[in-house]
Amino acid sequence: MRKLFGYFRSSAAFRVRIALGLKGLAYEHAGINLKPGISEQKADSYKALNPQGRVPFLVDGDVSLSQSPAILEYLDEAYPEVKLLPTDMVERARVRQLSALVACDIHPLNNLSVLTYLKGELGADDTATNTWYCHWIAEGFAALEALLAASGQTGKFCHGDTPSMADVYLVPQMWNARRFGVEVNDFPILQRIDKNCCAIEAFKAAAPENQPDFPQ
Ligand SMILES: N[C@@H](CCC(=O)N[C@@H](CS)C(=O)NCC(=O)O)C(=O)O
Repeated sequence: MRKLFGYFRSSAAFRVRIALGLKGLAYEHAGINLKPGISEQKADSYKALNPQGRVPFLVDGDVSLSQSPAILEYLDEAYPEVKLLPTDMVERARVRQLSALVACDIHPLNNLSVLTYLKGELGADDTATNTWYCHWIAEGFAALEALLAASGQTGKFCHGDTPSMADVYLVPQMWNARRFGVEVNDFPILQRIDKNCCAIEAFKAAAPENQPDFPQ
């Protein structure tokens, strides 16, 4: 039994959906509604599974995991037929470097709990919160664009001509950037790679608008 607890527009869950799709692994979708006021991630029943109260959470047979980076690395080792990380050590480090830029330096600053804290405890209004959101994406994307521009290893995708873990991180962050009105035209390499990814079935199937919990 393989079950993914997620939310249609959680970018961390989106990453795992892409990886499962690229590896051809079927799974059952378990929707956890993060919408403020509903907040199913805070329910005792869900926290009994994942005490952090966040998505994604993957159950794969006897294995239960939170944290998308851990889930992605686990999937890559457990199901190595389609690899998301290169076999060469230095290339692998490059893919992890690009991935971490999104996972560690962009996404955590813009997570729902952080935005809720900014608005609630610190009294930021919608304009200030949006400015915060877009600032951290634009700053991170500028660095990512520069890294990709500087390397001959950048290809059709972030690393070469097949999708890697770095693309799995990039595409959901691009989706979020567009949702919040970040000027993505400032990042032509990211846009080109995103377009190439979104032509692939696994990326398309994982998109928020194609999830069972996407509001109709
Ligand atoms: N580092 C975690 C981040 C998980 C995370 O923050 N998920 C968000 C959705 S993208 C969430 O569940 N937020 C709920 C909340 O903040 O209450 C991962 O990559 O899995």
